[in-house]
Amino acid sequence: MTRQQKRAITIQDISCVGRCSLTVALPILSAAGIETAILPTAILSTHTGGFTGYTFRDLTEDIDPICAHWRELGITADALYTGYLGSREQQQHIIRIFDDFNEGDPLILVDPAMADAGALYPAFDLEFARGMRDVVAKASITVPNITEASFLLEKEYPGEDYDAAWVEQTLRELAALGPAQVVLTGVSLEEGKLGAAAYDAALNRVSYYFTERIPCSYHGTGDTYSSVLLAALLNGKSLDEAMGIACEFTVSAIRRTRAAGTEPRYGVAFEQETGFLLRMLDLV
Ligand code: PXL
Repeated sequence: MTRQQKRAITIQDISCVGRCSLTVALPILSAAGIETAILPTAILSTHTGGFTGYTFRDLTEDIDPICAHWRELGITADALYTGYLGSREQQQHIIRIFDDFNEGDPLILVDPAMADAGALYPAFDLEFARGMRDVVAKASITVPNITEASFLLEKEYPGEDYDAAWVEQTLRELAALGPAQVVLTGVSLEEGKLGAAAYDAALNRVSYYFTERIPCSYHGTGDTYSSVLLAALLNGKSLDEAMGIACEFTVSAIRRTRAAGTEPRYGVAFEQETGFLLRMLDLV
């Protein structure tokens, strides 16, 4: 069966409150015109950053039957996209899914969502971080922040103390793990500016995109960034264009959220920036 519309399969948890993972990826990709199939890996009442007492229902057991049914149906995808994964076991499942749904050579985007600000998220340990390296190895593109890059490469987290040479070396080391394209987020080389750096191994080329640094930190911005990056790539934008669109969208959502005065753990008000996204993607 040929498909007219691009399809992505995204594999992440559902954090019911807190705007991250699937509650960000699904609306953003759908708004961008991408049919979005979801494989929920767990259901939590909230995400694990800044909330206590959250529920956690592990859906690992459901992964194989869901995939088996999809294979029966002949489901294919233009992109496979993973974010927060709940366990080492889920990482192994994901690696198998990448092999099982490789028909048509889909773009595999791995956001190694596991750490920020120098530390792993509460649920993870070093073994999980090492396991994430095996998932990243299968990706065509990976989108770590600086903390995640440091864990993936088992190198010291530099804090704010790095320069362009460190960024470019890190991008190349990440590409050497497997992905032909890498986007490193949360990069700042100049006071007041924050953005991303991209590396395309086929072109051996590094590029940067910076916007205003807004001095605050919200949950789920990495998920917003990766979802927009994928939405842009699937809409035919180049890596550099997609990196810029994702930066502009994320900073607009942050600006709006800051103006609204919402607590950081509730994520960013990306919904009200949908029109901006569609204009940047030339869809309206
Ligand atoms: O935004 C990443 C994320 C996704 N899902 C869950 C999380 C986090 C980060 O803390 O806890 C459950």
